[in-house]
Amino acid sequence: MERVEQLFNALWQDYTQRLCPSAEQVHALLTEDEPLLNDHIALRTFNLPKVGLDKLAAPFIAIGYKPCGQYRFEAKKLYAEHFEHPNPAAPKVFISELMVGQCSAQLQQAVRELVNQAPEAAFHDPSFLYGGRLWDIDSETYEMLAAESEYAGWVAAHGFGANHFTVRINQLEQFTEVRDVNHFLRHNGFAINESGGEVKGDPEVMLEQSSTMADKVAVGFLDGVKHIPGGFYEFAKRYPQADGELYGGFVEASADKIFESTN
Ligand code: OOG
Ligand code: NI
Repeated sequence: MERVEQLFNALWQDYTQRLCPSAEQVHALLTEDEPLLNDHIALRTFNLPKVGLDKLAAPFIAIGYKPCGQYRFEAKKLYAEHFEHPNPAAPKVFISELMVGQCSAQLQQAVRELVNQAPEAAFHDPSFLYGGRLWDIDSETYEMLAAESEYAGWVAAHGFGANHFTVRINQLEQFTEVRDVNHFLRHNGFAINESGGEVKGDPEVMLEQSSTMADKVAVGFLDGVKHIPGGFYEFAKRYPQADGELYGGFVEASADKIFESTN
């Protein structure tokens, strides 16, 4: 569990410093007597052999995580898996990848050129998971990618890092409903992702989720700095199954909308 904690501490540092500075404030607003439980984090990548989902999963598998679910998002051309650790206190990990081969020839070529720049050795150390971008990119390429796939633009600009942490609201005393967390955060100046409704999912699918809209963060491109969507914070309420355990999976229809927190 110590290695899990170390990895998540490093992911949190990168997430709050580089991708989502407002996360510190959300974390402080929701923390009660007990430390906040992180339900899961998410990572994004391209399905090219050098950087595919399996490459990002490997450091988690090495510390005890197991693959637990597969998800497909046809319109967005994404495939995802989630991973769980035998210790239920360890956050789940949701990793998605863009099916680059289904995209335009122009996108494919640009993405391959970026990924080719990444030094192979970087992937031998788990620190690449929170190391950001391993390539240079100009803002015109970023705009071209983002116009075809918001997801492709995001990965090309930011590289590797947790794009969100997630408060499991089951533990909170102050709030029992995701809707009430949203209300509280709006009152504190946060924008909530309204795509597909402010709360995604319902008790029937045993998972309800919402998220803030991503922070705008400064990213350095070859031709200058641009402010673009970075990371966001998510809130999840899990319902108990017949066996009494909380439902542990993800819900495709809801996840599809959570992705749009970086639009
Ligand atoms: C992942 C979106 C899906 C969830 O909890 O369903 C997700 C992403 O934005 O990379 O996090
Ligand atoms: Ni999530």
